[in-house]
Amino acid sequence: MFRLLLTSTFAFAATVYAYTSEQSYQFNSVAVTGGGYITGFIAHPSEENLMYVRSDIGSSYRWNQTLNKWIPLTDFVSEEDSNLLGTESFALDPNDTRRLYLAQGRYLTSNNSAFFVSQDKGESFDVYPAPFPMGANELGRNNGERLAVNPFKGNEIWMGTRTEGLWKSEDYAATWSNVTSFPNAFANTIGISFVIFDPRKNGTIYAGATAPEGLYYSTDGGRSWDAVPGQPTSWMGAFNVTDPTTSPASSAPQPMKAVLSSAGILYITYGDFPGPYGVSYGSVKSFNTSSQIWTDITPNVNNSYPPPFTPQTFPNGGYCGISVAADDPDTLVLTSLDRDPGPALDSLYLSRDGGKSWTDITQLSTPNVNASMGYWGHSIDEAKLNNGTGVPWLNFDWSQGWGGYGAPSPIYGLTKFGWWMSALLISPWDSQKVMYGTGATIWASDNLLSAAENWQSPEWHIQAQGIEETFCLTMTSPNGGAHLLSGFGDINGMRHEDLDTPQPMFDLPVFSNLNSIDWAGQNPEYIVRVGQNQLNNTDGVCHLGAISENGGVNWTTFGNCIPTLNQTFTDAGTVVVDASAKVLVWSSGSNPLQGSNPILNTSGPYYSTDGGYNWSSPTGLDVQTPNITADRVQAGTFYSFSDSSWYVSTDGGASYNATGGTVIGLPQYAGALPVVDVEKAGHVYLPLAENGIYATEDFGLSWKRVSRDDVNPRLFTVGKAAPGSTSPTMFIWGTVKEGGAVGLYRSEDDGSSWKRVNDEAHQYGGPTIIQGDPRVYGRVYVGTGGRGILYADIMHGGSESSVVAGTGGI
Ligand SMILES: *[C@@H]1O[C@H](CO)[C@@H](O)[C@H](O)[C@H]1NC(C)=O
Ligand SMILES: *[C@@H]1O[C@H](CO)[C@@H](O)[C@H](O)[C@H]1NC(C)=O
Ligand SMILES: *[C@@H]1O[C@H](CO)[C@@H](O)[C@H](O)[C@H]1NC(C)=O
Ligand SMILES: *[C@@H]1O[C@H](CO)[C@@H](O)[C@H](O)[C@H]1NC(C)=O
Ligand SMILES: *[C@@H]1O[C@H](CO)[C@@H](O)[C@H](O)[C@H]1NC(C)=O
Ligand SMILES: *[C@@H]1O[C@H](CO)[C@@H](O)[C@H](O)[C@H]1NC(C)=O
Ligand SMILES: *[C@@H]1O[C@H](CO)[C@@H](O)[C@H](O)[C@H]1NC(C)=O
Ligand SMILES: *[C@@H]1O[C@H](CO)[C@@H](O)[C@H](O)[C@H]1NC(C)=O
Ligand SMILES: *[C@@H]1O[C@H](CO)[C@@H](O)[C@H](O)[C@H]1NC(C)=O
Ligand SMILES: *[C@@H]1O[C@H](CO)[C@@H](O)[C@H](O)[C@H]1NC(C)=O
Ligand SMILES: *[C@@H]1O[C@H](CO)[C@@H](O)[C@H](O)[C@H]1NC(C)=O
Ligand SMILES: CC(=O)N[C@H]1CO[C@H](CO)[C@@H](O)[C@@H]1O
Repeated sequence: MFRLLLTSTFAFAATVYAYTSEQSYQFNSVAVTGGGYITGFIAHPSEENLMYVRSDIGSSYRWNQTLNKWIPLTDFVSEEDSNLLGTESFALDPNDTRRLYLAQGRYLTSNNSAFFVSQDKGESFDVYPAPFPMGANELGRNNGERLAVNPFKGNEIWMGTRTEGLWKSEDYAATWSNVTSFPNAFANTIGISFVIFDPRKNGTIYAGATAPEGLYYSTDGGRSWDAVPGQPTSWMGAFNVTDPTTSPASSAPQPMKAVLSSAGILYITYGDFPGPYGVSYGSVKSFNTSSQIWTDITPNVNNSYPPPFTPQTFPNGGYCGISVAADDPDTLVLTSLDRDPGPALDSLYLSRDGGKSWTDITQLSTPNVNASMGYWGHSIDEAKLNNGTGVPWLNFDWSQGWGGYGAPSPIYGLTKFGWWMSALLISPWDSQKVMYGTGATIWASDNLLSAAENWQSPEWHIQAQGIEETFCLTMTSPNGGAHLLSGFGDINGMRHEDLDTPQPMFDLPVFSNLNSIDWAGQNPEYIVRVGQNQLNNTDGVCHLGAISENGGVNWTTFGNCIPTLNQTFTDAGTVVVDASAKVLVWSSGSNPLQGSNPILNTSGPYYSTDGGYNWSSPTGLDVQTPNITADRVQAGTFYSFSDSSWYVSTDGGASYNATGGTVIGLPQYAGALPVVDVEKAGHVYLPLAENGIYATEDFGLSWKRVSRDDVNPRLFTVGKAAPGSTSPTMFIWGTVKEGGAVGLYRSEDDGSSWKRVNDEAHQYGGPTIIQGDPRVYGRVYVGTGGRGILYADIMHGGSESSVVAGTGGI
C-alpha cells in the first residue's frame, strides 16, 4: 500500500469575487471561447444536465444549464502546482451525483500529480498527491477514461496508469495500491487507458491498454484477470493498405476507447498509434459480453451516404470517440481520428443498428451538397452559440491558404468539421443531443437522430462558452483603439474590441503562434506583430510579420523577414515599433544552425525605416535580445537591458549607447524587459526579481530602486494612474514580503506599499504575462498558460448578479 500523508483541502466557492483587505476585484475571462484541445466528456446517468469536460492544459469544467456555460473548477491551482492544471482523466459515481474525481497532471516528467476529490460537484476539492505520474498533455490523452468508480462500492476508485499498471483506491481516491494481479503494466507511457465496470454484474471489470491485445477482463472484482478471448491480434483483413510504403505503426490494433451498452455490448475503437496525432490505421469492433462474439463494425463502403457523396477512402486514419445511447443500445456515434489531410478533416458517424451500418453525419451536415467541392464541413453560419452569439474566430472564409491547428476553414464558405475529435457524447438524458470536441472547440446538435432519419443536416452550434483554454504568448493594451490585443499559441491572435464576446482572429497573414505584438505610442492604432507561420514562406514575401494602421483590423505583410531568421522555428522573436510609427525593430527568437550547431548571430535587433522591407543591423548592441522596448512618447527611442548593460538608442534603432548597469545604479543582473510609462518620455522601469523594481526618469542615466527590498516581481506591468496620482499604477506577480504569498499585487505609490489583487482561489496555475491598461484605472490583464486571458477590475459596489454575464465568466 502506497500511502501519502500530505493532503490539503481547497474549499473555494466558484465565486466571481476575490476580496482583498482594501478593495474587491472582479475577475472575468476575456472571451475567446474554447481555443484548445477538448479531450473528454463525462455525464451523470441520473441527473439531467450534470456533465463535465476535460482539456489537456486547461483542466476541467462543469456544465451549468441555467447559466448556459461551462464553469471552471480548478482556478485555485497555484503557480508552483501548474502541472496540476491538466486533467488526465475524470470519473463520476453513478450512485452519488455530488461526487467528482479528477486525476490531475500534465506531464510524465513531473513528479507533481494529484487526485482532486469533490463531494459537491467540483465547488470544492480535497487534494491528494498521486503515487504515479500523469500525462494530460501527453500522447494518448485522447483515449480513456482511465479513472472509474465501482458502481457497487462507491469508495472503490480504479485507475489505469501510464507507467505503473492498474491501481485501486478503497478510500475515495485518497490512498492507492497497485493491482499486482493485473498481468501486464503496459508501461509504454500510454499504459492502461480505460477501465469500465459492468453496472449489471457485480465484480465484472474491463481494462484496455493502448497496446496490441491490450483488452483484459475480470469477473471477480479484480482478483484475477484474463485477456478477452477473440480480440484482434493482427491487422490482417482489417483493410487494404492503400499505400504500400506506409504500414501500420503497431503490430495489431490498439484499443483507444470503449463503451458498454445497456445490452452488454462492448464497443471498442482502435488505432495503430496512441493519438491524438499520428494515427494512420484503425478499426471498430463490437464484443458481445454474453455470447463472447466479436463483430467488425468498421465503417466501410457498404455504408449509406447522402448522394452525391461517396465513401471516404483516403487516408484511413483510426477511430477514437465512441458513445452509445442510454435508451437504445443499438444507437451509437463514432469519430474517425487523424484522417487529415482528408476532406473533413475527421468524420462523425451514426449507427442505429449496433454498427452494422453507418451514416456519415459529416457529409450530411455539409451545406450546398456538391461533390466537386471535395471538402466537407459546417456552414460558417453555424459557428455560433445556441443563443445566436457568434464565435467568429472559428468561421473566417480564408480558403485553404492556411491549415494550422486553429485554421478552421478548409475552403471558402465552410468551417472545418473538426480534427482531433475524440471527446464524444450522446446525452444520457436525451439521445437527440450529441456533442463532440475538437482541437479547438465543442460542436453540439440538438436533433441529430431525427435529422439523420429524415436525411437532413442536423442543426449544429458551438457549445464551448465558458471554456478558455488558450495559451497567452503575448498581449498589449494600447492607449487608443481596442483595449486588448492578444497573441496565442496555435490560434494566432485577436483584437478584443469587446472583452466579453468572442472576436475574429487577426486577418491574414495568420500565425500558428503569435509571439510578439506592439503599438506606436503616439499613433496607437499602428500595430505590428510577428509570429510563426510555416505554410507560406516560399513566395519571397515575409509572412512572419505584419503591420496594421487601423488598430489590428487590416494588415499588410512585411516585405522581407530579418536576415538569418529561421522561418520554421516556433518563435519568431520580438518586434517593437517606435512612438512615431516610423521605425520597426525586430529581434530573432532563434539562432540559425550550421549543421546541428547554432551559429552566433552577432547582429543586434534589426531595424527598418520603410515598414519592413529593408532591415539593417545596429551598432552598439550585438545580441538578438528579447528585452527591448520602445519609448511611447519620444520618437526613434528604444531601450534594452541585456547582460547587465543598459542600452539606449535615440536614432531609430541604428545605434545604441551601452552603459554598464552598475555604473548607473543598477545591480549586476542578466537582463530584463524594460517597461515604460506611456505618458512620460524617458521614464522606464526594470523588474529585477529578488532585486526589486528599479526606475529611471532620465532615459537611464541614473536609476534607483523604488520598491522595498523584500518585493520580488516575477512579472511586472504598469497601468493607468490612480485618481490624483501622476505616476502609473504598478502591478506585479510575485511576492511583496519575505516568504509571503505569491500573488498579484498593486501599488499606487511607486512601489512602496502593495495591495493584493487576487486571492488563493484565483491563481490559474500562475500567469505567463500580466498587462496593465493605460486607460482603465485598476485594470490588469492576466495571461495564462491554459486558462486564456482574464481581466481583473476594481469592483465598485457591484452585486453578484451584475457580474455573472459575459461569455467567459470567471
Ligand atoms: C448553475 O448556476 C446557478 C446560478 O449560479 C446555481 O444556482 C446552480 O446551482 C448551478 N448549477 C450547476 C449544476 O452548476
Ligand atoms: C519533485 O521534484 C523536485 C525537483 O526535482 C524536488 O525538488 C521535489 O522534492 C520532488 N517532490 C517530490 C514529492 O518528490
Ligand atoms: C458485490 O460483490 C462483493 C464481493 O462479492 C460483495 O461483497 C458485495 O456485497 C457486492 N455488492 C453488491 C451491491 O451486490
Ligand atoms: C505495479 O504492478 C505492476 C504489475 O501489474 C508492476 O509491473 C509495476 O512495477 C508495479 N508498480 C509499482 C510502483 O509497484
Ligand atoms: C481488399 O482488396 C481486395 C481486392 O481489391 C477486395 O476484394 C477486398 O474486399 C478488400 N478488403 C477490404 C477490407 O477492403
Ligand atoms: C499565401 O501566398 C499567396 C501568394 O502570395 C497568397 O495569395 C495567399 O494569400 C497567402 N496565404 C496566406 C495564408 O498567407
Ligand atoms: C479590412 O477588414 C475588414 C474586416 O475584415 C474588411 O471588411 C475590409 O474589407 C478590410 N479592408 C481592406 C481595405 O482590406
Ligand atoms: C530551424 O528550426 C528548425 C526547428 O527548430 C530546425 O529543425 C532547423 O534545423 C532550423 N534550421 C536552421 C537553418 O537553423
Ligand atoms: C532577458 O530578460 C530575461 C528576464 O526577463 C533574462 O532571463 C534574459 O537573460 C534576458 N536576455 C537577454 C539577452 O538579456
Ligand atoms: C551616448 O553616449 C555619449 C557619450 O557618453 C553621450 O554624449 C550621449 O548623450 C549618449 N546618448 C544617449 C542617447 O544616451
Ligand atoms: C449567449 O450566451 C452567452 C453565454 O452564456 C452569453 O454570454 C451571451 O450574452 C448570450 N448572448 C445573447 C445574445 O443572449
Ligand atoms: C450500492 C448501490 O446503490 N448500488 C447501485 C448503484 O447503481 C447501480 C446502477 O448504476 C445499481 O445497479 C446499484 O445497485
